[in-house]
Amino acid sequence: MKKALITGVTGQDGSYLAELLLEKGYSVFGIVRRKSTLDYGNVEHIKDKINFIYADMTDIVSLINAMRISGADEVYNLAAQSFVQTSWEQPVATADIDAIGVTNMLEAVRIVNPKARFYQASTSEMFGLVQEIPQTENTPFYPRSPYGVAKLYGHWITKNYRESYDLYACSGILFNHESERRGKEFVTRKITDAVARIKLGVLDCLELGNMDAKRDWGHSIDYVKAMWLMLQQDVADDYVIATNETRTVRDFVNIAFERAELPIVWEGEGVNETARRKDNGKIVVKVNERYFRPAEVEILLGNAAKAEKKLKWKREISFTELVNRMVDNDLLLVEKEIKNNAK
Ligand code: NDP
Ligand code: GDR
Repeated sequence: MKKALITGVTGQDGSYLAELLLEKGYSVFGIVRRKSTLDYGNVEHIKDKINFIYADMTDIVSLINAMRISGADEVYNLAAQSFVQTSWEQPVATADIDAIGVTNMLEAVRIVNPKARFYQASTSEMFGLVQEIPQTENTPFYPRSPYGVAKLYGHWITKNYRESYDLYACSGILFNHESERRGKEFVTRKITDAVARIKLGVLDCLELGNMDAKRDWGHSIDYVKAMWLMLQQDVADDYVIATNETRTVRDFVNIAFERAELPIVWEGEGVNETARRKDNGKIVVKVNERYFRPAEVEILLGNAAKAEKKLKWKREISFTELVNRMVDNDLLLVEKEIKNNAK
């Protein structure tokens, strides 16, 4: 039985990857951080099937122990301070976890089992300021946030350990991927949660930042399959994983309201842009400058041709299906919350 160690197992991707590896018959080990409350996040429903190890990306001793305890053949390094906005508020912690943390994990692999295969969660945020569209494995990087800068270090140190020590170490340059398990601070889930609340009458208006930002959005379920595929090849390499399509935040909002059967019309532009409900004229979306970033990534559009050809990877969940699934799920969750509050 193969053994896999997942850092960030309680997060969105960690939970779907754990499900995938359990289905494939792996013995799954997951790193969790000690918190004041016992909380398994997104793996609560499969917590009895995962072997949890307490560790932290900033503590190399704990990562060496995690490698020893798990005896992992495959290591998926997904742990990160992953919210771009927070990286301006906590730049040093972000670098400790997302940059130095990668070296800590690579060293733990090198010291305990250099034969173990290593996956690094790299990101399209490394492309940042547009250098080329669409973005491929060869597009120059120009990160635009402390998060992007820290991740770029993680990307290069992974490549460096591959070349220096002949480790089987890969980076997946994944474009945005979302799901019903996405954190509510990210724009997609913030939108679908708000749409559900507006539909069910417990929220008046959704406030957003840059409506023109363009992202290449896929579903996490498709993307964790690519992570696994990268570790099953003859030779370690880096791959872009993307849908080859890009949409604005406004496009996402439109489809989400449509799914909830709340048609809207847009008015104004820039900071004065709003959307009104067609049925009762109420303003349900407005721009709040509070959500603008000190430096923005205006457009991400990936070209996943290399992964499609070499890994035979293909995304299966379309953009509209992604939005619909998230809205449907939030409608159920908010309905349940309202019922519980009424008890
Ligand atoms: P999440 O924010 O949902 O999950 C992050 C995970 O990292 C959580 O399990 C969190 O644990 C853990 N973590 C954070 N800090 C530490 C630490 N110091 N020590 C140990 N664990 C820690 O992220 P996603 O699942 O969305 O993303 C997975 C990875 O992929 C991340 O590295 C992210 O940067 C990267 N990525 C994500 C993309 C996306 O669109 N989702 C695109 C490209 C890359 P806890 O539950 O305790 O907070
Ligand atoms: P991103 O995701 O920064 O791309 O990072 P996020 O959903 O936070 O932002 C996407 C775009 O939407 C714009 N935006 C808003 N964003 C948030 N969070 N809240 C708002 O109210 C809002 N209004 C507009 C943002 O300005 C941005 O342009 C995600 C994370 O998962 C990273 O970890 C990952 O590496 C990248 O995707 C690829």
